[in-house]
Amino acid sequence: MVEDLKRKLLIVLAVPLLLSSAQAGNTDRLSGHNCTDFQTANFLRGSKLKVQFLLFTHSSPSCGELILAEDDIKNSSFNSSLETKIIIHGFRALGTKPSWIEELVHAILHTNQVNVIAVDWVYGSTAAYPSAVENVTQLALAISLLISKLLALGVSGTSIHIIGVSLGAHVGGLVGHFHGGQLGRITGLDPAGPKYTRASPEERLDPGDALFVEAIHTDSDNFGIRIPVGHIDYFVNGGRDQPGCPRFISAGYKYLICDHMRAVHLYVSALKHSCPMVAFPCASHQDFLNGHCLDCGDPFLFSCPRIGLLEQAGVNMTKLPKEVKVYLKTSSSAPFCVHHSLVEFHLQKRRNTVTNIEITFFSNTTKDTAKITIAKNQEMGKRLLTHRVPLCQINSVTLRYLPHNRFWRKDAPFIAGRFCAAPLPLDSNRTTSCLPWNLTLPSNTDVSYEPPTACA
Ligand SMILES: *[C@@H]1O[C@H](CO)[C@@H](O)[C@H](O)[C@H]1NC(C)=O
Ligand SMILES: *[C@@H]1O[C@H](CO)[C@@H](O)[C@H](O)[C@H]1NC(C)=O
Ligand SMILES: *[C@@H]1O[C@H](CO)[C@@H](O)[C@H](O)[C@H]1NC(C)=O
Ligand SMILES: *[C@@H]1O[C@H](CO)[C@@H](O)[C@H](O)[C@H]1NC(C)=O
Ligand SMILES: *[C@@H]1O[C@H](CO)[C@@H](O)[C@H](O)[C@H]1NC(C)=O
Ligand SMILES: *[C@@H]1O[C@H](CO)[C@@H](O)[C@H](O)[C@H]1NC(C)=O
Ligand SMILES: *[C@@H]1O[C@H](CO)[C@@H](O)[C@H](O)[C@H]1NC(C)=O
Ligand SMILES: CC(=O)N[C@H]1CO[C@H](CO)[C@@H](O)[C@@H]1O
Repeated sequence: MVEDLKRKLLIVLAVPLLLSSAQAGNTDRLSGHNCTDFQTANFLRGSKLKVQFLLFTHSSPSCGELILAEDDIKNSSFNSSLETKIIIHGFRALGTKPSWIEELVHAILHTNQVNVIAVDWVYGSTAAYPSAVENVTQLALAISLLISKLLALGVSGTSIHIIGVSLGAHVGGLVGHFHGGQLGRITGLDPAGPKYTRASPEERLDPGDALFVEAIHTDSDNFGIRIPVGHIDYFVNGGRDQPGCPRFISAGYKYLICDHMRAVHLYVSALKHSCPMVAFPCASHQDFLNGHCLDCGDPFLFSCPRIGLLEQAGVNMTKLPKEVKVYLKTSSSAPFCVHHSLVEFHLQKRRNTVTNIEITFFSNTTKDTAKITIAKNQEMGKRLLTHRVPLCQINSVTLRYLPHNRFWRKDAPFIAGRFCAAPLPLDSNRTTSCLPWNLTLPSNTDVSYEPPTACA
């Protein structure tokens, strides 16, 4: 129901915004060619698929060079000895240029000498979502034709990387499928869910579409797809709701697309900032939060995947398994990366009731909290604690025993035990560092210590 409501609102909100601007042309001084911008489609006549390919290079990252025919590629700034990134946007409710395209192009070209080709299919992607979906096959054929021309120029298939956003991710999947799964890489940024969740692998993005396929999921309960579609599937903050995104409909358009668009912003951030967005294979987000997935040993042989441009996401295996769900948490704003740590508490004596302990990491500027729950009659409880500064910069750890008081029965006035912590990923020996003595924690009282791990 919420999904339907969201989609209807998307159309309603689109209308007033359609009376938007036209674009002005300018010429790039270095290359001498005219700069071409994305088209703007009108809600009423935007039903034709007028595909444009715009080339951006390191020397002119702000000026799109229109590529049409084979001659144009030869005579363009396209450099066939470099890698090629092809960006495909998704459904454009408003018929406008994607707001994130420039940032993504700049982020890619900032560190890499590559050819970036942005696919403008604004015309075919607007109006209603189902008609945009109907245009997907024809669009994929047009992109495949372009790629065939690039291959004819001597470009290697493995040097081609498709980055597809939402519906664009499935377009990328089709293109990869047309090339027999032999292109280098496809990155799906919150691949679209509606009409694709039950589609066959041929119709949607799947691990057979390229040598390496990855997807970042940020809105899998709404516009994004729920199922894994790549070799590695990042379910960020569980893959559904993102921190910092409004949870109430009164926030309007931002409420509708914030979770879905977070995948793009995370990816841009991963390209621009050096702080790593490392993820951990796990059966579920809940298991991840409960500290059950700590070292990437299974199935990645202790190398954890990382969002960004590292080869195979940094996973050093010759034959990657498929559809591996990996989990990570982020903060609510750029650069989004957080550090993941395991925290553990070992009771000196088992208790015949549940034990809750709140753990807080303080640095000079940050405070991050998690709650360890030790089940009845268990000796140990553990939890994931994410913090915005490295463990090294944490200068105090506070523990607080939260007794389980009921009016007919008071819980123990204090508990005792050992506290341990370790930054993730754990090494293959699963070593944690513990405070070297048993702590006594009085009920509802903060007790502070220096962290048990030293700076490297
Ligand atoms: C750029 O556009 C102008 C005006 O449309 C045209 O006269 C000119 O030939 C174009 N230049 C190039 C290099 O295509
Ligand atoms: C290639 O482009 C340059 C500059 O835009 C132009 O002067 C030249 O005529 C073009 N050559 C061919 C073969 O189209
Ligand atoms: C193409 O890229 C290679 C590698 O960076 C560089 O050596 C070469 O000069 C470039 N070619 C052109 C025509 O810019
Ligand atoms: C990948 O693994 C192989 C064999 O285990 C090793 O020789 C190589 O150095 C590793 N490469 C990286 C980048 O870690
Ligand atoms: C934290 O503050 C203390 C005292 O002001 C200072 O000595 C220390 O360098 C600061 N640490 C960091 C990581 O900024
Ligand atoms: C694991 O423990 C063994 C034996 O104690 C040691 O030799 C090895 O270096 C440790 N490995 C790591 C990654 O710490
Ligand atoms: C903490 O208490 C446990 C259980 O009584 C005991 O086995 C352990 O040696 C103690 N640890 C320290 C460091 O005192
Ligand atoms: C080229 C093409 O197939 N365009 C179609 C895109 O979708 C709209 C809406 O269904 C059609 O009217 C176009 O013919």
